[in-house]
Amino acid sequence: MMLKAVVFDLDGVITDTAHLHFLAWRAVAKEVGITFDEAFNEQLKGISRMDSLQRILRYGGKEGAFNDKQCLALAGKKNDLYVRSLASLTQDSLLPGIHDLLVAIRGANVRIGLASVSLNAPGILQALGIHNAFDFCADASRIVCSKPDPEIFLAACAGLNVRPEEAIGIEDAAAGIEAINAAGMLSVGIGAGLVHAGLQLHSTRELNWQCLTDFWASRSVLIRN
Ligand code: B16
Ligand code: MG
Repeated sequence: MMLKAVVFDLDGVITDTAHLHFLAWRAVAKEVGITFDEAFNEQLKGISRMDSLQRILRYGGKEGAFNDKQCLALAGKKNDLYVRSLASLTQDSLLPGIHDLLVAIRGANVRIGLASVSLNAPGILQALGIHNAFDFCADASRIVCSKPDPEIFLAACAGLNVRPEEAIGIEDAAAGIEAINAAGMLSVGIGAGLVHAGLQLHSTRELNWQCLTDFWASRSVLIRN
């Protein structure tokens, strides 16, 4: 079977906005008497805005302390802070190797998709100057079930007009790897501890077209045997 598409997560794979998410959440959490560190923030990677808020409130022992309207206001405050911090993003904010990889995938006539749960994804791609590199970006606002549910990766494959078995997904979060695997795609994990990824890499520095095609070929051998 031929590889027809590569679907990227955004935060942690294409650019590193996790720290900006952390700073914004930390400021909002502090206002309601909750403190957390960057280690806890790991658990928020790939998790939607409202789900992240619920995890923070649970962590701080304040689950159920705020009604829906108050939760929306807290999430809105976090987003305002986060969006303001995105002004610091430039084309230099692409993680190492990503620019060359996008060029190589395009050169091989393989489709490129995005499966980010961030509602800010379109603006981030613009700021990074790579919005034209994608054949299809799944619309996070239409996704009902957050990662680890496969919905967003299935939506990306459908938009790219490929079957999940014909695609590789690349993620930095455990929930994202679960989502890719559940979609029936091949998974590549960036970072430590992603033990369920089909291919584990330490960083995007190791991610290139050759390693993706080798990974795809090795999996074809496994299927033939
Ligand atoms: P927003 P990804 C995710 O991006 C982030 O990892 C996660 O921390 C964030 O809460 C989520 O986007 C929603 O972002 O508040 O901008 O809609 O990893 O799916 O690209
Ligand atoms: Mg991510």
